[in-house]
Amino acid sequence: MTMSHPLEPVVQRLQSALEGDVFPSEWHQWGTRLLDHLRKPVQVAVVGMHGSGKSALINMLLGQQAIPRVQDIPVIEIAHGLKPRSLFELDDGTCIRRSGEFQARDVPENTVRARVELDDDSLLRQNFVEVGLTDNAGHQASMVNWITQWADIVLWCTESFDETEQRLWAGVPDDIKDHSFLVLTMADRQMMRGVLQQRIEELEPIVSEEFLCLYPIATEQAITARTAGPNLNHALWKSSGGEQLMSGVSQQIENGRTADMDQAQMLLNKFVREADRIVNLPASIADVRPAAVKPGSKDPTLESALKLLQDCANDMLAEYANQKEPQAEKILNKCVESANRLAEMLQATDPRDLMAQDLQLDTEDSAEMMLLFQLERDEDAAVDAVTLLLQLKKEIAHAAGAPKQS
Ligand SMILES: Nc1nc2c(ncn2[C@@H]2O[C@H](COP(=O)(O)OP(=O)(O)OP(=O)(O)O)[C@@H](O)[C@H]2O)c(=O)[nH]1
Ligand SMILES: [Mg+2]
Repeated sequence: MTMSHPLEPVVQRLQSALEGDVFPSEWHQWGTRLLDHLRKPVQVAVVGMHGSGKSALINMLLGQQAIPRVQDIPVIEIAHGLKPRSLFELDDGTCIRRSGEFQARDVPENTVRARVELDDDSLLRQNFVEVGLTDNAGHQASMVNWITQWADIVLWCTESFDETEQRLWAGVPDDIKDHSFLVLTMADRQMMRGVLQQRIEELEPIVSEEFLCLYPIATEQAITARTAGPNLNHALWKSSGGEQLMSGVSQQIENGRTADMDQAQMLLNKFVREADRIVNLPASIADVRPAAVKPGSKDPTLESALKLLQDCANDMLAEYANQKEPQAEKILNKCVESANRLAEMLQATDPRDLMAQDLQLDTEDSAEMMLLFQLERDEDAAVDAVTLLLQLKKEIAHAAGAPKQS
């Protein structure tokens, strides 16, 4: 499948740099992986038991009825295509194509997988893949395992998130849990039965450990709000839960892309010279100054970590900001020293705190990368080291401000 949208300039430059073979081999591999990620739409898996409201949720997120009422197709993928068409893969491996929108009556018998292509620009950013779980435990486990191999974000649809589902989800790697949401579907019915609030409260401890957050949603109402009239019905969009879920998911997609773009930019800064690039070290260092540490932040280790970065930035500013020549080597040394101390400090964070654990791994990676920068001793390397510290600062500030998971 080729994509037709223009690539962002950074992505284009990364691509040409890779084609021009400008990166040393250890960076080339990293760049290739990054490019691969940036060119692909973000993969959103919509998972749940039979009838849990997955198709409706995808239609809601797309603002159109991409998936008609069909049953028993284990996997349905919604992707971008210039002309609407559907592809069906049967259990014997044959593939059948049909042009036009996806119609329930088109679905051949024994379809194990459908791919629907729509000319909808939002699908250039993200794909949706509906994955239905059957009652068979072995099948469930293998489906969930399969999802972890490609999904960037998981939306787990359920009315109750029972013990079976909890057990299945528990085995998913943390880096996926960190980007995933529990979607409590049929919120309208649950509210009418008077069980919604209690259910949300009961799930709270699990959600805070295992997901980014929970969204209750009355999907049918949200679809009505989005599509029934010429204008969005704001009140219903909000009360159905559609607005919150949609903005949470979009935010997550955006975050992922920004992080990848930042890394691509850094790689380019490092190896691709540009006449118009003005290196201004003192200004970059000033950026390292952390936003004021919020009083009453929850984790004392994270607070000390922020303070360490603050001190490091202050030192660098005091020492080098007024000098005419940037002192690349000294700045590098300072950055390496700070990253190492940070990594040491973060070992004291709570091992049950997923966010802090991630942070610790990232800091160790950064410290390692800075050692490589240090070998080069030039201005570019110093800028990159400062950029890394800046990224760490953002992450730590974010973790320090986040509600504590316990
Ligand atoms: N009341 C109510 N009904 C819903 C909601 N979401 C989905 N439904 C209905 O529940 C039924 C199942 O929804 P689907 O979206 O087809 O569920 P699914 O998980 O895709 O089902 P399978 O693909 O067959 O496993 C449909 O009749 C939907 O209209 C909701 O939030 N509230
Ligand atoms: Mg479905």
